[in-house]
Amino acid sequence: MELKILIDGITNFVDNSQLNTVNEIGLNRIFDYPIIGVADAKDPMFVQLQNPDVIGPHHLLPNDWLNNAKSVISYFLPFTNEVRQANSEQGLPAIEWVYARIEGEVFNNALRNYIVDIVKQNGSNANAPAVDSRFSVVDRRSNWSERHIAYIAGLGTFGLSKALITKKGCAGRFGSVVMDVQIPPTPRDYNGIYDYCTMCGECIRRCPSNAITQQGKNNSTCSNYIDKEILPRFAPRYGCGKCQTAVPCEFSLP
Ligand code: B12
Ligand code: SF4
Ligand code: SF4
Repeated sequence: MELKILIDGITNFVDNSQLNTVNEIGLNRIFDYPIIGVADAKDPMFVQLQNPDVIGPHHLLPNDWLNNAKSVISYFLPFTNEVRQANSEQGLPAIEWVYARIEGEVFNNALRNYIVDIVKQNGSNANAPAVDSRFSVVDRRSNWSERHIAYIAGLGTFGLSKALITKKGCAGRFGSVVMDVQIPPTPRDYNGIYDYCTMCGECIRRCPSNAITQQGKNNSTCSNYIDKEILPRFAPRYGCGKCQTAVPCEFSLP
């Protein structure tokens, strides 16, 4: 199977899925077209993720999710201008952003399942870890980290805010699917995990909870802020993403 079949299917899904629209708040489109990368399922970096300093031993390998795994397709779905622009104010998240977090992930899960269906229709097998019943998050560390997968698949590097920065910026969401089809991997045009970040510090200024400093981002400060300040106001939705909007890495490489 050629990568083009998957790219065409994904493009079609972004254009035509009703889940990419939120009528309730008049949001025409949550996501623009994604950028897509492919990793070799045997890339030694997958094993490196099991190091406790990187993610941890609970992080599963492609072959744990799918027998005879050969490739992993990873994509970044950028939020539309409508969503980003709305979240450019300081302070509380925009209503568009919290819908894009929750309804956007419903779309993202449907896209993961759709990619699995395309692979199966072409006579091969696939599995999307994020919608597998074994998927779990322990102490804010998942057993399949979409940003780390995207890093291996050549899509981008981390930033000071810990967002993964791609050629279409960082304001958006990631997904991935493990397949038993061999597709040539995307070359990584970086060597270090923070290569694309200029360390400009704009995300520090944007963060309402002071979770980010020049030394990096504190995940528990960010998480507590979202749980205690945002969730009660927007329940059942939540989110923040100020560090991903109105910053130089929002739309493109900074
Ligand atoms: C748990 C979680 C959280 C936690 C912890 C976040 C975190 N950074 O880990 C909390 C609640 C704080 C959180 C907050 C948010 N989240 Co969140 N979250 C997740 C989740 C479910 C798992 C993350 C995880 O496993 N982290 C593992 C730890 C270890 O990651 P880490 O500390 O950043 O990793 C560092 C080390 O590995 C280190 N490192 C050291 N040595 C080496 C060596 C190598 C080779 C490598 C690669 C790395 C490495 O580099 C990394 C960066 O410093 C993912 C979904 C998923 N399944 O991936 C979404 C995800 C990370 N969240 C996302 C988003 C958008 C958000 C929010 C903006 C909330 C919102 N939607 O409004 C904020 C801010 C995110 C941010 N900038 O970090 C997006 C990220 C989009 C992006 N552009 O990066 C994700 C990927 C969801 C998605 N499907 O797109 N989130
Ligand atoms: S705002 Fe600047 S310092 Fe923060 S992640 Fe983006 S490029 Fe890096
Ligand atoms: S999501 Fe919000 S609270 Fe968390 S680091 Fe980004 S700006 Fe700060």
